[in-house]
Amino acid sequence: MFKVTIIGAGNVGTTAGQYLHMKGIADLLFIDINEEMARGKALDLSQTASIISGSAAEIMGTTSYAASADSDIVVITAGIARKPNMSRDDLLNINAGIVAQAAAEAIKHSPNAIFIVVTNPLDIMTDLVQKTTQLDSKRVLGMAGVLDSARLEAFIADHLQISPADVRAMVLGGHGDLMVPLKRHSSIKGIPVSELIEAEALQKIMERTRNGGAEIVSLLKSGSAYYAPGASVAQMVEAILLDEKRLLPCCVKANGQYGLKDIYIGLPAIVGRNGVERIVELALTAEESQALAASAQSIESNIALLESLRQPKPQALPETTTDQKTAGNATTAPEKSG
Ligand code: LAC
Repeated sequence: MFKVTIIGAGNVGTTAGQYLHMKGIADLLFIDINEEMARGKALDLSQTASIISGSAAEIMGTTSYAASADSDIVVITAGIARKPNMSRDDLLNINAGIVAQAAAEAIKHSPNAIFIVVTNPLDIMTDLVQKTTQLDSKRVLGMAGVLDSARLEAFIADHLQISPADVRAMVLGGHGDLMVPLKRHSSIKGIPVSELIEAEALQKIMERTRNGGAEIVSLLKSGSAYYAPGASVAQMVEAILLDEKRLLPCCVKANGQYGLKDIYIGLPAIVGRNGVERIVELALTAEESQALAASAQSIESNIALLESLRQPKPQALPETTTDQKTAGNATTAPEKSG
């Protein structure tokens, strides 16, 4: 039996666990600072086995990383979730501390694991996990493209009143409002979507996709989406464990592809037992390339911002510190999104 550790027993982590348990392909471990909650959710989920999955897979909850030893996959969902009017990038510094610590603990016990990062701001946290674990970048990937593409597919299916099963769509770029939904690569059983949906309506669908997470945050009021994010994680875990070699848009480290170097960003990748088996390079139009470059730039500036925030602060007089803080905030233009 494979072993999957999910760090963070919140809504996204446990929903991913729920879908994975239904597939019955791995023993699951929830790790959370709130041990009793992790144990309670694991116990509750394990009691669905005779009703739904029939799976004999174990599910446990704990606070101890030692229990995660020799995991095949570590999923990091720990962090605070966005509240209404909060951008993903507002979460940057708080979640960086949580995620770096989780990654550092997990890698000690599972040096051969593949890491899937889910915590926002996604692209920056994925980069941070790779830097923290020092794993080959093929073994560290982020979940966002599957989710963003699934949202686009749902909106197209809903607009046309057809089965989502026949819709295929692709969203590249960072998991923010500069993400790049690819119209040309969205189809209904191979029929380009532009043949079935007129331009204006299609534009609205693309816009709604870019704001897909924020739309749900504004409805839920206290927290962000978790059913589709959890399902997206489960699909990535399955693709890796079962060596499916699926073509999934994921946050991966570009190494020259798309003119991007050494940056984690959403690109189409073949996902299998080795993690990112390879990145698939598509010929983009000038407009699409520009949009991808703008998204990359936003990620890079947030990585630089995070690095500056995490530098030990030089000794400074109190008033200087305040000035620096104000200046820092003013130059930060967080990418709003969902
Ligand atoms: C979303 C959050 C989970 O897109 O990033 O819903």
